[in-house]
Amino acid sequence: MAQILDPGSIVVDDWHRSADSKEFFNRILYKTKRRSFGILEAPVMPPNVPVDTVHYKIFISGKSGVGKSALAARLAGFNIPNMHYETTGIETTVVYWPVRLRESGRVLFFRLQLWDCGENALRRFDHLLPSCKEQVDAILFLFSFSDRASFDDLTNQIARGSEPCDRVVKLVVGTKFDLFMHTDVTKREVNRFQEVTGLPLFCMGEDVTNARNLGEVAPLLNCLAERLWYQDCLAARSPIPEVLSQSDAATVVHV
Ligand SMILES: Nc1nc2c(ncn2[C@@H]2O[C@H](COP(=O)(O)OP(=O)(O)OP(=O)(O)O)[C@@H](O)[C@H]2O)c(=O)[nH]1
Ligand SMILES: [Mg+2]
Repeated sequence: MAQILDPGSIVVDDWHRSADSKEFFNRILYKTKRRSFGILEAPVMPPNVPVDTVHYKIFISGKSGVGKSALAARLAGFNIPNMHYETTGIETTVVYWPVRLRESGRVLFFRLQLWDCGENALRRFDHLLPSCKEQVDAILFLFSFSDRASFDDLTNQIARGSEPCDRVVKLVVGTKFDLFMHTDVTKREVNRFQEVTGLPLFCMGEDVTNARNLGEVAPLLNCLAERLWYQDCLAARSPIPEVLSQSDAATVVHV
């Protein structure tokens, strides 16, 4: 079954820009940087502002050097290493992201545990991929604008990473978009791919010197949160609390 979900129909788009979000976003920021959260740490809200936290496991998939570790760092607001250091096993990064649900006005903290495994380690050790995919809630499929082969392999990558009718949320991320002028992956091909698969696709690569500038990561994190929440509502068979509509701008979500 396929249903149409308008981007922004469940969570408030660009909420990080509005004044009423400051109190929540300040909990994930420190001066000009994002706060880093260890496995047992969480944002602390005043007792009179109770906020629920929902937990998800996200796997970042893509060939070596495509920018998986860089994306994890980018989403968490950490510095992106200039050199390619191959990830030798599984590394996890915790990202907290506050979201306001459109209809109820309720605020939730999404705790996204990003699982990043070096592609060469994945090939070498058979047990790593099953660990990454065990009870996973979403997969980010990466290609790089500076690596044509990574784009050509995307369909295979998605097929390998998904089971038919699974309920895993899937997003595609094109990395190194800042090198777009030096690549032969055209915008037209990317648009065509998006039309055919119906998967949300994000282009990343802007320089983020100030981690407080949430504008680059907000669309991806909001989209991820929205689809994870939607999937949870379906799984719990509760009525979807937000509006589904059929506009032209809609994205097809397979459920
Ligand atoms: N210009 C630019 N460089 C990037 C971007 N993303 C990643 N890189 C660079 O690409 C190189 C490889 O990135 P990594 O994130 O280490 O690659 P990886 O996918 O984790 O690779 P493995 O761990 O070997 O699987 C690094 O030198 C990064 O700085 C981007 O958006 N723009
Ligand atoms: Mg890596």
